[in-house]
Amino acid sequence: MTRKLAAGNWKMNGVKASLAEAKTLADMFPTPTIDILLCPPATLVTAMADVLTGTKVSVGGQDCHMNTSGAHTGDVSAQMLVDAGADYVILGHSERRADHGETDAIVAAKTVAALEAGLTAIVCVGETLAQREAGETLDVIRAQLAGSLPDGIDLSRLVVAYEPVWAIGTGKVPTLEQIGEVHDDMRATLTARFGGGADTVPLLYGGSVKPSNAAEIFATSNVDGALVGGASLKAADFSGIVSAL
Ligand code: G2H
Repeated sequence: MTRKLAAGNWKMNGVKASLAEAKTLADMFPTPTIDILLCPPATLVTAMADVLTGTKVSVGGQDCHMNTSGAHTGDVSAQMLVDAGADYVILGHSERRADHGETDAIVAAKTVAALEAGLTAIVCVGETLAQREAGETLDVIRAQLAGSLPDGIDLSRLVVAYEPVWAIGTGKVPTLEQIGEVHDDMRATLTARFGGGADTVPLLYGGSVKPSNAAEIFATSNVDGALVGGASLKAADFSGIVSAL
């Protein structure tokens, strides 16, 4: 049975006062039947983990370095995230790929580091609008999966998120057919490479998910949850998405 996961990505949003939203969310789901995760900015990971102690909502980072320590100004290691109370880390988000030049090889190295530290890695892939319009979507996703996932990965601590770049924060959402086509192909690609164990890797959709469109997206083939940006900042919005899963 594939786990269901509703993951919130606060991106570079949120201050200490925002932690009240995390606590409100956790109090709304004292015994959830799915996994719920919030990934705040690195500065809030420790405080959020404290606020959520004893609740069923997990905490994650939005990135980590591929090395365990050293002269890497401004970076945090996977072990530091664990130390701060995180259980997950988002890797290879398109904003990291675009803003920081992260390649598939870098994402793969970070994935190795995350798993070695004991985190669950949420590895993101997604095509640009130009790639979709050129009919390259499935080839792009297959190549990103091939390059971003290391060999011999512990599948029990892997989550894959499909986030079409053109749907992120734009309000534009692919059709359900487009989402299903990519998710079915990702499942087949993972199974071909890693075997039957890939059946249990949660496949998340991300990109302008809202309470109003969550249910139909979650009913789509091989969609096991969502990676949610803007609509994860307020408990009132994110709870609607959690409830739809
Ligand atoms: C995609 C998503 C969260 P949003 O980046 O990862 O953001 O839901 O705001 O489109």
